[in-house]
Amino acid sequence: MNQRDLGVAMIGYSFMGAAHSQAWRTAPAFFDLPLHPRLRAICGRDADAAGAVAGRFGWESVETDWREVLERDDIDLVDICTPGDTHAEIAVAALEAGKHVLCEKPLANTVAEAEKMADAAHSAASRGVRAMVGFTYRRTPAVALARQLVEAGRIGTVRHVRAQYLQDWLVDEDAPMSWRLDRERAGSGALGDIGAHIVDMAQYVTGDRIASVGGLVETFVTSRPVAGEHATLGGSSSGSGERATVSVDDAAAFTARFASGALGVFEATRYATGRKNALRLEVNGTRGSLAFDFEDMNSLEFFDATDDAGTGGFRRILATESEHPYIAAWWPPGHGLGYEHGFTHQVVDLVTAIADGADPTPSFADGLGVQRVLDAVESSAADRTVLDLEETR
Ligand code: SOE
Repeated sequence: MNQRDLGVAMIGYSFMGAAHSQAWRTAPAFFDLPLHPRLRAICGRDADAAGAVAGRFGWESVETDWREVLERDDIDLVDICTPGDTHAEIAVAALEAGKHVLCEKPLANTVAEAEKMADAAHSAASRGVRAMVGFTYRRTPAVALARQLVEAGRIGTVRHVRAQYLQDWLVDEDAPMSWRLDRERAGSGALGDIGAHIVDMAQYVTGDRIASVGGLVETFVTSRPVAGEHATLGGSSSGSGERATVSVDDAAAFTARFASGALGVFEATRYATGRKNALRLEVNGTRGSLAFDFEDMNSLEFFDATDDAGTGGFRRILATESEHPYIAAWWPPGHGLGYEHGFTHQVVDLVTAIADGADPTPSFADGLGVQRVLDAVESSAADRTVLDLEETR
């Protein structure tokens, strides 16, 4: 096939920058894409750091000001991998400049910013310019399979959603300060960083929407050693003895009622000792149940209540058969995928939607919906009350 090029620029170069870089490189190698992504530019304020990532992943040029990126005619798509405080400004300007946008989650730091982004995406779509928010876990084959099973009615009417995102990289009270612990930059803590994923996943798998929440948030350790340069998850401190104030939640928990009447229990924490990236979802319906844990990401547990009681029980589906979503492009059954494949699948779906002239999902409107849930959880925790989402709009 004679593919047209899609010029890509990535803003940011840290953890997510690496995850996205490998995806832009890998997607065209494993999937038959309708457009050919060209890694035209990587952009970061620190030219040396951005240059190092450019060399490693094959970005053709380095920019230090994202506004310069928007001026370039060879850039068709801007991939935003910066902390949340810059998402809205960059995304709105990029969409107005006619560039497609992929934006890391959570969509923004506030509902007001997310609304501006969703509006900009809506009007850009009428000009054929597309926007997507990066809830990559949707693209784990076992998770996509869970959605298919719910849609096909295999678990009946959903009654319960139990969702947890458990990490432990802050258990050490001397783990260094990072932008993820600064409200100005990250918007919120565990709630926005990882709680956003379980809100999106629960709504995606059930096809339902959270209608009200009652929340609790807590900051266990209120100051931390100032970080060394480029500290990221579990990075090192500067050793100066100086401490900085943690201005976000360390953990959040909330109950939810879905529009359908199903009940949800959600928990996001960076203090679950021993749990590294345990994103878990269990859905109980009138005909069956599903359970997923990202620490065992290639499998999905399915209980089919129509099975004979004597031989029934939760079965473990290894979601690595060629009929499972995305897998046919990869390895033989049982050979498994990893964290990075979700990012690759995200590129595949985005590029395909752009070529088809279709709106990709999750959309900025989906990202705004998640933002409203996060915001309602914080307000409900502050007011010690249960909040209907409609009232927060
Ligand atoms: C850090 O908690 C983090 O990297 C999140 O920011 C990502 O979205 C998640 O994929 C893994 O954990």
